[in-house]
Amino acid sequence: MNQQTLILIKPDGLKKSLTGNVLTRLSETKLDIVASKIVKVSRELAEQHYIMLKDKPFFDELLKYLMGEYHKKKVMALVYWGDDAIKKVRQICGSTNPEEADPVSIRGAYGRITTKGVYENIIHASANEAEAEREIKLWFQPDDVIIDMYPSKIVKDKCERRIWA
Ligand code: IDP
Ligand code: MG
Repeated sequence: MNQQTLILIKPDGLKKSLTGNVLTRLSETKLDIVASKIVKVSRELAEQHYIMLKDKPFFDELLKYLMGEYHKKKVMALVYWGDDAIKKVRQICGSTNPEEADPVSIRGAYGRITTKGVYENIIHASANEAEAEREIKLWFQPDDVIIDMYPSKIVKDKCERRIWA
């Protein structure tokens, strides 16, 4: 079944010059890249992205991490599309805790746990279809994505554009 999934190469991945390595690993999935951009992450965007974790003790550190306060203030966001995309990508990423992740996974190979206890694990990948939809709509507008994946509608202000319906 075809699915879409949001990938973020987090600020540690960019700081460590791992973009090429990560994209090469992800190309093993044979999935299609249907959107990509570099984003300077605001606190609001970081909070919305990790809203499910807002009660965790590491939430504030996690926001700082995603905003790039410890590395570079940028994230590379991509949408991958294709058969069984969510599971295939999560498998190559490896477990959340980089010390427990398979050593040949992206997180196992490149991630670390900081002295403040944050799992700096290089990459985000959507966990399921509902999360993928919520996350893709948060990070991208319909015209940023080269295929139609969710309903959208056209709005006319100064110039015509589409927003998520
Ligand atoms: P996931 O990224 O594998 O889906 P989530 O539970 O959604 O894992 O957590 C989001 C991010 O929060 C992780 O990728 C990691 O950077 C961080 N994180 C998760 N659990 C912990 C923890 O127990 N300690 C420190 N950081 C954590
Ligand atoms: Mg998650």
